Amino acid sequence: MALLPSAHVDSFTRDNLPPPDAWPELRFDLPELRYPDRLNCAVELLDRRLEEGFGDRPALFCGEETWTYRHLSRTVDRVASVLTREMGLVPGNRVLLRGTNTPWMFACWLACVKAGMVVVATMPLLRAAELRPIIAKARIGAALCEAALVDELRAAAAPELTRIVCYGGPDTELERLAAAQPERFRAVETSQDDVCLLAFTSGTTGEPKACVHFHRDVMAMCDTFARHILKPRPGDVFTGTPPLAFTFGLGALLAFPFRFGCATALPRGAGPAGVAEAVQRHGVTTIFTSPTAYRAVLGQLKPGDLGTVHTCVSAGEALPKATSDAWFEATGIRIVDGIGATEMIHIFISAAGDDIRPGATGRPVPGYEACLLDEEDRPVEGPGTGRLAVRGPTGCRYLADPRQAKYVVKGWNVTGDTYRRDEDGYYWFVARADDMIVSGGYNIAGPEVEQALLAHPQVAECAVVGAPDAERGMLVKAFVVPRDPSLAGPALVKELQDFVKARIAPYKYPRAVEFTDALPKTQTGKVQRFVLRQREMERAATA
Ligand code: 3UK
Repeated sequence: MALLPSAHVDSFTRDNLPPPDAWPELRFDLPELRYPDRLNCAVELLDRRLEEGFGDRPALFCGEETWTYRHLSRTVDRVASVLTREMGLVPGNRVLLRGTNTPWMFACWLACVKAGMVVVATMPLLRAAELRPIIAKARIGAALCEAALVDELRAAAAPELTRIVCYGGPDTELERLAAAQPERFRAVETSQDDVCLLAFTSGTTGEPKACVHFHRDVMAMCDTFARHILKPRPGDVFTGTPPLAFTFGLGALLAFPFRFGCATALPRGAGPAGVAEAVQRHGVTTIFTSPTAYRAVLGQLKPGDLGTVHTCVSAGEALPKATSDAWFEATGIRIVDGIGATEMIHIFISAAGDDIRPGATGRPVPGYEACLLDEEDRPVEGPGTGRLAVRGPTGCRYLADPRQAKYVVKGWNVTGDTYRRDEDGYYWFVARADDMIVSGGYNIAGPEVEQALLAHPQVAECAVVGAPDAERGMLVKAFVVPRDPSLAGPALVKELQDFVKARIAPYKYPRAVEFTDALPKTQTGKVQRFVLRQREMERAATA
């Protein structure tokens, strides 16, 4: 696929794309996915709203602050001038963003993109040792950083990172420099396939991978999942927990609302409490978070707490039927589940409204196709189980990484998940390929056992992994966070085991149960089953 002429002066990201034959096949079947050659997604998300007369409407709420579309646009333009005039950056340079979800972080993201830079947003909780490989891999020379988080970035002491500009503190440099800039900035006329962002994936272990996404990919997530499944209306107010560095958050809180002229309420505090406050204060209609977070607030919900909310979206991990049902009973709202991936930028299988089948992820989002591959990489016909593969307008392009060949097989993006497809074409999550447990000759999907356990009122959270076992090869072992820690004990173990045996095939029941007060999680909220698995391996080795 020939690329259009680039507006980048610094061609590093394009030079490090995978070779054309290693790309996934791309599809732009829907008319809304045919973008003009020259496309700057910051212009499409922001300047277009001003042209449409949205200037006085709210774009961002945060605590007492309200930023209108006009105010956001002026701030973005000023920051864009700081990047080019004060920091001496040129189109194509990578800019690291480090901050929590604040209006200034959002303005910085849009400013970098408008000025033709390549954004590398990072998780606010990353430590120096985690920032260092990112800076090296993406050859990052400049950073915009929330003042309170700068120590760790400085501690990374990355030789190539020569300029750090702070914002969001008392008398910080970025606000000072921005105030002295003109109100308007002329956007760099990037091509639709110029690189817009590098999204680093947490992965499980190993060297982080950088997913390359173009300006049109940001538009495509809006014009597939958001346009066809979410169907935002002007007046909708979005909120949620995922950071901007996680493409789930980038879509949910920045791209989707701004594409459709809605507003985002940024929670001031972390976790469910922050979301609850935003909901109350700003009349939120649409919430994005993880299954874990939905479960965490279930016990605390009072009727009416979700007043104005009409849509709840869950992604990042499978949404068990038990969680979906409990949420529906408590709120009357059916959660929209959707599987997305950093490689695909956002959600590609989902369902909303009457199309939801609780427990299933859904069907391919308009613009995407999905299939299941068998062991020989052949598509499974009709109902069946296999490795999930997808293609559509977006897809996997790792920056200079041999693992490209593992994710892209015969033009399909292979996510590493095992799925089942039913007669009606609905996709049901089975397990991550690494979370299949082979015990006594049986293939057992850890998540299926977890879902059975989660239906028990005493189970707040759980993770099921294979533990080495002399007799069965692997033993199904459950780590359980009990709702009432004082009940943890042999009687509850027995009760949970019997409970599982009564719900799914008895050979799948957890032969070992360990109570714990928390599960290991990634910064994107996923349970790190591999940590538990490793712990069990080490225990077995020293036993
Ligand atoms: C798993 C799910 C079952 C699945 C993401 C929405 O999670 C996101 O991206 P990541 O790169 O992880 C991708 C992997 O996470 N997963 C995600 N959603 C679901 N499994 N049901 C789900 N609903 O293993 C997938 O391969 O961190 C999610 C939007 C953008 C994203 N980046």
